[in-house]
Amino acid sequence: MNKDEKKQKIDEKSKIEDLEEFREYPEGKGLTTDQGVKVSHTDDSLKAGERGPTLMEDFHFREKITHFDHERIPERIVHARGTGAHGYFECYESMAKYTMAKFLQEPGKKTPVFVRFSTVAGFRGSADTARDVRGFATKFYTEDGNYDLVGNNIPIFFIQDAIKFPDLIHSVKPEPDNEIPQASSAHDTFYDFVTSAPETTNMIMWVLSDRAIPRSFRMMEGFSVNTFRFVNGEGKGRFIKFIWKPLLGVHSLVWDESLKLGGEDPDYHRRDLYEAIDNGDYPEYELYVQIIEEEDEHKFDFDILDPTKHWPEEQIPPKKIGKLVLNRKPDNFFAEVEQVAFCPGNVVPGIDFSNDPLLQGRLFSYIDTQIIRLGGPNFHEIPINRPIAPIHSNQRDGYHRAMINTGKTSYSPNSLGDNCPKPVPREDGGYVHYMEKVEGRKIRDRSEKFKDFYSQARSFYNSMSETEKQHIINAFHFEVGKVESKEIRQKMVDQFADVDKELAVAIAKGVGVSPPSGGADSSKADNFPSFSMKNTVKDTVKTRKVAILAENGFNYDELIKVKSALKDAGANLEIISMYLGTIKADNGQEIEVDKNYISTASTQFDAVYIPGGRENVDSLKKRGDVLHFVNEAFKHCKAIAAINESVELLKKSDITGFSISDGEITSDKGIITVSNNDADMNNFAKEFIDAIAMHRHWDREKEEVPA
Ligand code: HDE
Repeated sequence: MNKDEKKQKIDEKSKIEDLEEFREYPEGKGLTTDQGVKVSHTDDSLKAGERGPTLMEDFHFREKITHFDHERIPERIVHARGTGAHGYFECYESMAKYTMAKFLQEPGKKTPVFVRFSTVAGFRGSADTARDVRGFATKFYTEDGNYDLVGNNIPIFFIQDAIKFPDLIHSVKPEPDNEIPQASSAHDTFYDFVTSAPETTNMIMWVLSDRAIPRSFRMMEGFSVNTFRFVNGEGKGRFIKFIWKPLLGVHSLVWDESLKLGGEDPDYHRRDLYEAIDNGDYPEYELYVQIIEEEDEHKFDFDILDPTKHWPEEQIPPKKIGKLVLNRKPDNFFAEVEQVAFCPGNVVPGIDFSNDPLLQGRLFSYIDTQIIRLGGPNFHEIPINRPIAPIHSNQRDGYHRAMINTGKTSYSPNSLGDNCPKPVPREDGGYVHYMEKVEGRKIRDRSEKFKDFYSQARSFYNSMSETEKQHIINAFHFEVGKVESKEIRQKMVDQFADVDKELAVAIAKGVGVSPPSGGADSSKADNFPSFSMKNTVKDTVKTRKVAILAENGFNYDELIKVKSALKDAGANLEIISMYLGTIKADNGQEIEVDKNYISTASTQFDAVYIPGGRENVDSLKKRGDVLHFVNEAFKHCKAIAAINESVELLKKSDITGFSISDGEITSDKGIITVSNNDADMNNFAKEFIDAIAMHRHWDREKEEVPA
């Protein structure tokens, strides 16, 4: 390579790096200005005398305040509230038959990733547990460049064409005259939009189901929603959708719990994610792909380009292709979670687009919004966004440019710089867009199948368990009940009568409008078990949080034995007591308390255990917050275990409607009791573990509990 070529070499090494040899990184971290000048005093500004005015020449003061004044950037217009984690994706089997994507070629190959989870409607400071869709966006740092899988936890969307996205979001965000309500769809403008745009019907069924109040980011699915394409080495394309499935199963909160958590712990989901990573309980998901051959494009009742339709797993079975593990928290929330920029248009060779009109519009929106949010066109240089693959382009300058490009040429073709950087042919990994044949008139319309807004919504309702159906009705009562316009409430009932007449009658009853005159019978629609959360993983208590309620005088063996059996099964346990500090067992042993009642609530646990011990139970029985704790856990259908004296606490907490031990270990509707000093503690713990693994005992919901 001669001198000139060297100058133009593709790998344009930053000149700044040449300064590295002069840099000093002394031990310790003395305070400096952003120019590296050491600062001797930061508690007082420079003044003319002790009581005099501040002087302009105080460069440290000016720099500190100026930087502070500019510390905020615009939050995302949607998905503003989020949290993230680093990890890796591991490929299970070669997908070379279907795609050239390098990260899917070899079993065992690991690719670093960054994932951001989010809610959609709330502002950055809103509560985690609002009823909402959750974003599930993954950046794969592949050797062929960044691939972003920007999905949601619900497999479909509200609208069919991106041109309606601003309308949808304006309607769901707080109303413009009073900025109410925050992080909630329960208001007039949203349901005005829903009833004016019936394509929203199917998505409303999903959003008013328990899918929209996940127990944890670690317990929800992720869907690409839009139809993409795999393209293999021979150039053959196939339609695809992606699904992430959590190994812990798909589980939800109950509505009352999510409302309370919004106040008790607005950071519930991000805390849960970080705690899991801290405990080494790394969140894990498996990646599945649904594949449709091009010749089968028109084989289905729905149009496979319509993003308001799910591809039922029963019709298009998902193929498991790899695993995602999240094992590292961000070091700096702003630098990573706030500044990460995803775009569904960030694809690598082997992954391509379909003509899904929602996807096509998304391809424009993300970079456009990121240019304003991240302050210019160079946000790809921010560390969290920078690919691990090298970047060589003729893009130059702009705000916050970090790369120092050398040489004279920043255009193509050129002769002065040997036409570098040169386009890369397909054989060497250059991205070539799929050569789909497209013809048609310019038209603002949609295909006929798109216009069936109800069939899949009927199937969805028909596929729900009785509990899930009741939760959907309750959600309609809450959401539509908050709509002030009676006309819109009536329109909601009439619209959802086309999903199911009985559903609409039940909605009408709760929201004070007339039942529909006619309506559909959803029981005649297809039933897809995969739509329901009933059939999810229910055989593990890993990472589940169990509260142990204890005061002085607790029975030591009863506490320790159950605690260690649950711990061995993977649960996390916390001792809750009146005061922080230590409590003394009946045998004199002391144990540390983790939380007091004032700083926590039953909503933050998956199950409750109360060991016996006369003195312990007598003091528990006297406390209103303890009785409320147990009663509330009961209302939220959580597993509760009580032994010997503590069985009395259940009655005292006003909970009834289940069988209690008469000496034998008794498990009924998630309530495990034993009154027997010689009981086998292992069996008792095992029954409790099985009950926790069920997640909730919905058969208890009918009981009247006031919590
Ligand atoms: Fe987004 N979406 N979206 N979206 N979206 C954004 O990009 C948009 C849609 C999704 O954690 C924005 O950088 C349009 C579907 C996630 O940083 C914006 C349309 C799905 C995230 C944008 C959609 C998503 C976003 C806002 C209709 C599921 C958060 C900030 C055509 C497949 C990413 C940003 C993160 C964020 C536009 C619909 C997922 C405005 C125009 C469908 C997970 O560009």
